Amino acid sequence: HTNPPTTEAATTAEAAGTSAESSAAVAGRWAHAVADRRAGHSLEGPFYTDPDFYQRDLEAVFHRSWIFAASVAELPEPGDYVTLDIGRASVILIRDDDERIRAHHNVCRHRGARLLTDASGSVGNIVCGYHQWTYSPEGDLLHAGAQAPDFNPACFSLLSVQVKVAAGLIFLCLAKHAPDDIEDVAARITPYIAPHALERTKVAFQEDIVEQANWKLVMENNRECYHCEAGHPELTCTFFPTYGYRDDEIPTRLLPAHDRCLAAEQLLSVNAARNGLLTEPIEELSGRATGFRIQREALDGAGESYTKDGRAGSRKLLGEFDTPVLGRLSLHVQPNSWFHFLGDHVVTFSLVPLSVDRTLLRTTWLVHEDAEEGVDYDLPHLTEVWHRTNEQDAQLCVRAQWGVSSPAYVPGPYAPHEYQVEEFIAWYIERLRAYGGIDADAAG
Ligand code: 3BY
Ligand code: FES
Ligand code: FE
Repeated sequence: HTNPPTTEAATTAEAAGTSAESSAAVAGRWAHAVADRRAGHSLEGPFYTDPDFYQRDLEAVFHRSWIFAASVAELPEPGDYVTLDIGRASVILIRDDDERIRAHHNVCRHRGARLLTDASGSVGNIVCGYHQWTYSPEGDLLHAGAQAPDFNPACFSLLSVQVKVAAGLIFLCLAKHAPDDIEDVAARITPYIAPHALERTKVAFQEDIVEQANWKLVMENNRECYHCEAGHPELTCTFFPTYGYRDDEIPTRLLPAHDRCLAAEQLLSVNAARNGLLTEPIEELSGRATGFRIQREALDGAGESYTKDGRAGSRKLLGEFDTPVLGRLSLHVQPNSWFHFLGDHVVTFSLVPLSVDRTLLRTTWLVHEDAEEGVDYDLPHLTEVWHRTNEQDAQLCVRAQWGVSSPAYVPGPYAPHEYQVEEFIAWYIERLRAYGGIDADAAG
């Protein structure tokens, strides 16, 4: 095996004499764990608990992959910005004067101070709070006070970060050589999402939760609905708990729900066709740098939206839709996001790791830009189901974190209807192997 570069954290700990294990030993332990991952099973404990493994997740995954950062509704006007911290990196997403979305490193070119310290806001120019170097939203240095005669401001533009906007979803990549398959993903998901017209939506509500769990436990939890029946009474008013099952594997107790699902799919396909919507699933969750899945699926109850009775949460439908009964267009993108596009609103979910056992989950509800709160939508009615579901998931994830932290934890098998969890973990291990130059052990 090729040993990966040692992390700074391990080196520092070693120098300080605080670690009994050398960085070479950690690297070897990590490389073996990556090579030996048992397919179809949850990961070994250190992947969820070891700070050295966590550093490698940041380097191998979060600093190399395309990361969903925000939707265009979060930066509607020129000068609007969102900042996103990924590990020690911080990025500014800003809409420039030509309405284009730009991404810059949030680091001043003078002596490196962090430029924007708020999570979001609006600026004319980006002004450093230290010595007031001033940058345009495009990243050009406009003012730097008195400087030496040979000072050339053109040499001190903000360092840019690669950004790709797909149907209003903003992805960024911190790597110089970003995976180029984002173009393929964007081209294939855009016709599914574009009819929901994200550029004509606004943020109705945004919720940040810090989950006390490793980021992968939060992702794994999202990639299955095995826990939904017992864990999500509000969600399962509309979300079919048959999610992930093949037709011939559905347990008897779920057959009534399955029948309702088939009937709802009939109506959905008629409505989707009339509204020019694609419904064919695309599923390429692993085996590529930017794994993704997109599919339009029916909803239970009134079939319109994620409310307890399934009725629309917002009266102003998105795009040019003639009915709210359009199911949920579900998009999953590795490693950090999932989305539900409905007839009346959109919910985006993204996470960033904060530490080995803490994860920030951001949920954003988008409605038509002309929808008025209190008239067209009621915020508690619109947000209740996913707000409650997120709370329930956070409890499940911390419970998982406790368990995998025990010396008694051993990886257990994923059920067939948890295949998307396996796909996520398979993708993750592919990224680690690519980063570490590691081959799978012949024995597997
Ligand atoms: O967000 C999803 O895709 C769903 C919600 C519940 C479980 N998960 C598969
Ligand atoms: Fe930004 Fe000095 S560090 S102006
Ligand atoms: Fe859940």
